[in-house]
Amino acid sequence: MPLESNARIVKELARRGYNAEREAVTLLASAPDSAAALESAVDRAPDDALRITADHVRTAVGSDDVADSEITTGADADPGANAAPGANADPGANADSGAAADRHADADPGADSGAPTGSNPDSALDTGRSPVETEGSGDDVRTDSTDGRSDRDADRRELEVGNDMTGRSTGTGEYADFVRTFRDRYERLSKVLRGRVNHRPAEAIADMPGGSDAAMIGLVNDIRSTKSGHWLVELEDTTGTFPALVMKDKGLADVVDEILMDECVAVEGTLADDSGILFADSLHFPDVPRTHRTGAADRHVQAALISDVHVGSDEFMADAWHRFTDWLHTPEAEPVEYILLAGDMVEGVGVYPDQDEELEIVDIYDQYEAFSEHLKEVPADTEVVMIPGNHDAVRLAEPQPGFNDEIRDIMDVHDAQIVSNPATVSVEGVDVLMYHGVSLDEVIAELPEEKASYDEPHKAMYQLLKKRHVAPQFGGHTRVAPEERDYLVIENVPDVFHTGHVHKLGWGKYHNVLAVNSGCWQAQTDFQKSVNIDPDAGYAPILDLDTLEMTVRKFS
Ligand code: D5M
Ligand code: FE
Ligand code: ZN
Repeated sequence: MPLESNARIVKELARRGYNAEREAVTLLASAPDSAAALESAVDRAPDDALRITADHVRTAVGSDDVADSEITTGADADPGANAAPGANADPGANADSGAAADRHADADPGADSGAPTGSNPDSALDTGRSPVETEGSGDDVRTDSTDGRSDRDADRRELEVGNDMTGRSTGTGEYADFVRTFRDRYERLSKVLRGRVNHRPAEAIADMPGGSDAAMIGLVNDIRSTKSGHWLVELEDTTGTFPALVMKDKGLADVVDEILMDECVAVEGTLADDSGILFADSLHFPDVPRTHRTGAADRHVQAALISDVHVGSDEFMADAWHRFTDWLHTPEAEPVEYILLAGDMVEGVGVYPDQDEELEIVDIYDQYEAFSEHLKEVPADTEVVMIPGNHDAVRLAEPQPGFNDEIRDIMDVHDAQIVSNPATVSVEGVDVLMYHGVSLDEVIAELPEEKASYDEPHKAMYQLLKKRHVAPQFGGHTRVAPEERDYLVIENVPDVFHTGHVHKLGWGKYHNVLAVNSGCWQAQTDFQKSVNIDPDAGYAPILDLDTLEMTVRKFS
């Protein structure tokens, strides 16, 4: 049957100039001969019909052929296929090890590093695979989603992008631009720290009498360990630099481990007799307050948080993608009214050495054409927000503008909002920070394994939240472009932080902020094989915007 998939049915109807009711599509897909059913539904539809409805289909094929009971998808029916991670986990449980089963993002707000988390779902999910398989259970089996058809109401949608810098890049790469960016970073992040320490400018500290208590807020200019095993941290503010010595017996090793260059921190301590150095007693990151109160949609509506589609790569998992878009056309996916796509839409060209050996589509424009064909499979009334990643055809340096007009035109499907990376998006009261995630590689490389690893990418995201900056280090792996302001500062605490890039699935709560790294749609590449990266491909994390609960669906 050439039309067995919902997405193909939608495309075929669109080709003939029709929109379709979701239920009509489901009915057509479940007809014994979908192509004939579609033909006959189109024939029988009134001449002025713009939309094929379920009634048209029923009239055309007779209700016996397409029983209503078939409308529900098979996914929830098999209890064996449900690995339970979507269930409400015990908020006290620290589910940091093992598989993703019973993980859930609904964490205890008081828990320090987000108790129930999820990652590495393989062991939980590799069994009992069905085309649309849920990773979670319990609240996955939402009976309300199958009859909530009237809820999909475009009028109730609210989507606002806060910080798009597309077309507003002012940086010329001059020294003065860097100064401006760092000044802006300092101003906005020191504000966050100011309430916590009684700080003085570097200049003033140097003039204070030896032995005084003092505190300074600054960007980390240098950090190194001394011969005797202490650490020297040099901070810079707008008046100058000042060194702080963190003694190894102060119990601060754990904090020092987390420091990255160029991030904004506060140090409190006592001045040496000659006022030349500050002996640190404590160190503070800007961090996210534990009391952060999250927003919520006032109806049951969901967003799919995905990234790293990599269309054009030999390894792009077209089948998994089709299963995902098919599922989006089912009644069960009715509440999924938003798709937030965090970069790497296409595989790109010349991103990594020898990448061309694994390209299915070698022309970048053709890759975007193919991507937009894939995006068309998504229900037309879905709100889509996209930001670029390091494989996309925009400058690599962050913030990355949201594509030029030529690529925008190609991707102009479903009225998608195409914005810069990072982007703050408010979706029906829920503030989502979208960031592709290149700096995660750096956080993972520089921090100890238990604080950040590819297996638990959400923990690396916690670090960025703690630093209130998506890419603090300058001059390292993540390229940063100076702009008039530092677009990479996390000024407002988001409710949800969504990244991709590392191709690993992981989620958890940090001080009440849900961090989700969304996996990918690309199977393991030769490079990934050579360095033992085992990607989590073909998953779609689905976020409830009314409860901020997350369910991960597997389509691979
Ligand atoms: O990268 C996906 C992940 O794999 C990310 O953690 C970087 C890493 N990666 C992939 N290919 C390479 C090469 N060739 N060198 C270094 N690191 C690599 P993404 O950029 O999203 O494909
Ligand atoms: Fe990627
Ligand atoms: Zn990437």
